[in-house]
Amino acid sequence: MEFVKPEDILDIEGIQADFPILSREVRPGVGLVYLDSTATTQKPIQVISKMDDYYRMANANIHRGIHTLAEEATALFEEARGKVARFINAPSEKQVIFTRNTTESINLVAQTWGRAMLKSGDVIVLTEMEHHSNLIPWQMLAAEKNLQLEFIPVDADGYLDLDEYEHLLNLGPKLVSFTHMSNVLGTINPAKVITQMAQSSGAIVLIDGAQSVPHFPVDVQALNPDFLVFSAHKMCGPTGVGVLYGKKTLLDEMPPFLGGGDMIKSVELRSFSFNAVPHKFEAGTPAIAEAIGFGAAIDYLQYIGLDRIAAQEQVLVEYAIERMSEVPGVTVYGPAAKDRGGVTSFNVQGIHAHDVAQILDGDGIAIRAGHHCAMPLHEKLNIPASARASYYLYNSISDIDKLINSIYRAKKIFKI
Ligand code: C6P
Repeated sequence: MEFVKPEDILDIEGIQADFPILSREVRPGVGLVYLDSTATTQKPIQVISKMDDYYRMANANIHRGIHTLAEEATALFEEARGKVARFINAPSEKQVIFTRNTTESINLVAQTWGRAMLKSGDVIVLTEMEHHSNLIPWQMLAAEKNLQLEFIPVDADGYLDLDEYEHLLNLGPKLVSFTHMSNVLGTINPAKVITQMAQSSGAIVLIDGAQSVPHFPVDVQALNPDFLVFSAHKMCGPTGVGVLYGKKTLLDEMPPFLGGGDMIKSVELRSFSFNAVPHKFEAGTPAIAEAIGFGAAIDYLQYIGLDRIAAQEQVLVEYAIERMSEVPGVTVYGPAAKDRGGVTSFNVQGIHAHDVAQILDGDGIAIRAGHHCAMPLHEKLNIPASARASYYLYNSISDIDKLINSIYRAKKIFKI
């Protein structure tokens, strides 16, 4: 089979040179092959330098001081918010709230919108392929408020069962919350269809964009979710900063999340009034350097081009599935390459996923093994764990060839 090489789409070597960590050795003589970008991505020098510059030259608290550094830091922080807003085509920067990560963004919605708007007996629809971050916050709220949780099933090929979804909508859910792309199966869910169906039955929609926003263009005005959440660290940015995008009317009517500095308008000893969005939801000193680094990550991704990143990942995942399927005893979970992003979760018959990951690590290949924070999905697949190789803009065909060779080595060690 003839493959378009990722090198035909992107200058992979040039991109790899931007990521200092990719040139390190894991141990003497063993180079790093990083295939764990679904867990967190590596950071280009452009992001590292931007954060370093900030700490060297502009470090100050924001929204408080009137000295030069404070004003510069505030401007850089708010500039980053603008970059995020334009990246997802948000109508206004005010609709972009900085949180710590996807998990905190979902908890924010559950604890503010959910607590204020939902009442006993209300139905929430999730899917069987959710990450724990889009499961536990709703389970906690359901226990507190006596809500009913329902789940769109995943079929044997890793697709959501939309007929069953239609039935669930007859229950009149108040919220439909689903992952845009599965972190295990790689399935890219038909987010627009799911959103339209939910909204025409009167439900609010939250899209978990942790695995979609970093990998292909996501336009909130085209998709029209009520909420979209994602994390900087999965898109070449630093850890410690994430995003909650929301529709303005909803954000305005939601009560605040955490109380403290920056989220208030005025304070008396026994009462307070809160600030307007986005500050209403940003109590305390935020991750300033990280937000600024996030802005640099967005610049970097836009410079490379999200369309091209998606096209390159498509080539990689197609090649990976093809090569893995040739290895006797290897099962790859999830849909056809055309319907997924750069994720391949697999098992090698007779070898536990943790052992596979350990042997691969011996060859410098970093993958994740376990349940990937999606235990119910693994239960559904009837497996205790899987090994997962995932791909991003700095990966090449040769990384996948090394992965396959290492899988063969694992089989040899286990005499399979
Ligand atoms: N998945 C993985 O290895 P945080 O940790 O808050 O940045 O992201 C949580 C999260 C939410 N939704 C999806 C679909 C995700 O994939 C993740 C993070 C990583 O699969 C770390 S557990």
